[in-house]
Formats: sequence, C-alpha cells, structure tokens
Amino acid sequence: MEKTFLMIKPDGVQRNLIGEVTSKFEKKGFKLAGAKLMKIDRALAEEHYGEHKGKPFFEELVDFITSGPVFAMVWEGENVILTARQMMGATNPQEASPGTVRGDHGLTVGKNVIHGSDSAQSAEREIGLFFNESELIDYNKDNLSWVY
Ligand code: DAT
Ligand code: MG
Repeated sequence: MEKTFLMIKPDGVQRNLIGEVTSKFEKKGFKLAGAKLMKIDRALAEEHYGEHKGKPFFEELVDFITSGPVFAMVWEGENVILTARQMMGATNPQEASPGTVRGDHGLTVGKNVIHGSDSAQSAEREIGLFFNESELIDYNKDNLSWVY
C-alpha cells in the first residue's frame, strides 16, 4: 500500500493541532504506520528542504522548522500521497480551501501547519530521512473492509 510522510510543523504543535490534524487522516480511513515527536536539527532540515536551497525563503524556512518540536508521521493507504496533499490544502493558507488543514488553521505561507510529500519519489526519500525501518509498523486494521 502507498505511504506518505506528513509532519505537523512547529506552529501546529505549539497551537495544539496534533490531535485535530491526525484525527482528520484517521477518520478519512488512512492507517498510521509510524509517528514521533522530534526536534529537527539544521542538517536534517536543510536536507529535507534541499529542493528549496538558494530560494529567498530558505533560511527562514530552516529557522522555522528547527524552532520547536515537530510531529512526524507516516500514513498508509490507497493514493494517500495525492489525497493527503488535497486534505492539506494549498501551500499559502490564504489560498487553501476551507475544510483543508491549511485552509482551516493557517494564515501565512511561512506558518502553514503541515508538511506532506508531493510525489512517490519524495515520499520515499522523506520517509527514509525521518524514520528507521524498525519505527514503521506493519499491521492490519479490522476496519479495512469497511474502508475499501
Ligand atoms: P509545500 O509545503 O506545499 O510542499 P513548497 O514545497 O513549495 O510547499 O515549500 C515548502 C515550504 O516552504 C512551504 O510549506 C512554506 C515555505 N514557502 C514556500 N514558498 C514560500 C514563500 N514564497 N515564502 C515563504 N515561505 C515559503
Ligand atoms: Mg513541498
């Protein structure tokens, strides 16, 4: 089954949104495969956001993502990468639709509450950056036949 990497950013953790956001993905029918509260160091932040190196907002982005704990997660399900991106909403919360995480909880692009992998390739890369194999749990959920 497809997997994606989602992360509640420091603003989301500080604003008590861990429960609200994880609940959304749980209720949708996706399965949590791994999760942890962690503090990202600069090296990991720069690697994670490597595609944005050199852009004017890069330093601010690295400062922000290392400014407090994040809640890193791996979620599993059919087409979870694309669906999770849709549930997150547009990068700029002012453009994100109501009902999305960013549309409901964010106001500025710098503090947009959640990260999610944007492709199969980035999902694999980001899961590998943040999680060891042993931190990902392979298990069955009894509700599966009521979701699919
Ligand atoms: P996304 O997080 O939707 O995948 P992205 O990969 O383009 O968006 O950018 C990564 C993060 O960088 C984004 O969540 C917030 C920040 N960011 C993007 N564009 C920005 C901008 N123009 N000004 C400030 N921060 C920006
Ligand atoms: Mg991105």
